[in-house]
Amino acid sequence: MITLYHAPQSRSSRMIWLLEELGVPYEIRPVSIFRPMTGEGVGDPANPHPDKRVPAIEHDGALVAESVAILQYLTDAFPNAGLGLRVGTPERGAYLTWLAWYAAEMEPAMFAAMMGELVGAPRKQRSYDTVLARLEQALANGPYVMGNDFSGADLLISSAMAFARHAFPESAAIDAYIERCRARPAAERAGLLDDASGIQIVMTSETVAA
Ligand SMILES: N[C@@H](CCC(=O)N[C@@H](CS)C(=O)NCC(=O)O)C(=O)O
Repeated sequence: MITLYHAPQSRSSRMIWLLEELGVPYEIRPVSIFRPMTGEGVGDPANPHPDKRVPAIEHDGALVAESVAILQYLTDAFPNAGLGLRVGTPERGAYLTWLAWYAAEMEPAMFAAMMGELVGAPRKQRSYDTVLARLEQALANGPYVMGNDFSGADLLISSAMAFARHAFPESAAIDAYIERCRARPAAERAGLLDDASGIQIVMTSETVAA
């Protein structure tokens, strides 16, 4: 059994999506977090994340925190879902590159744009432009960043773009990409679970289906 430590409408929401894609048994444990936008909430003593953040998972006695680490851990642990590229396949390098790029390049550029930090900051502007160029090139070749097949990289990238849509320019290609990913049945189920996760203690997709 996998336990996901989760706070609604946060970076752990897409981990519900991931678990639904994988089709493995899991439970959601809602925890409170500090919400910097509103200044509300406090780190939950029941949350095993070292920084009292989300997401975190426990699986077979292992604690994994950080979105990218969780995604890589789970897509490796459950390879039959086809969301990760197996060790030994030629595309594995490109897949890992997208995952690391998401955390190291895309998120900082996206937050800089969201916070209005690009104006008068040529280095940040250059990083943002570089991120955007890489995304636009990937989506021009698309439909997914790895080409024809949806992967864990799209789960991270598209969920962040949907969250921070206004940090990116108007673009039919970006809108279509977000919608293509969001229309996946697993993403739709995850949305229902996320909405419900504020009011129940422990759930699986069966709970919501009932
Ligand atoms: N790099 C981390 C970021 C985790 C993170 O900042 N999560 C937010 C929710 S979206 C959180 O738990 N904030 C509570 C806090 O900062 O104390 C990841 O991707 O897992």
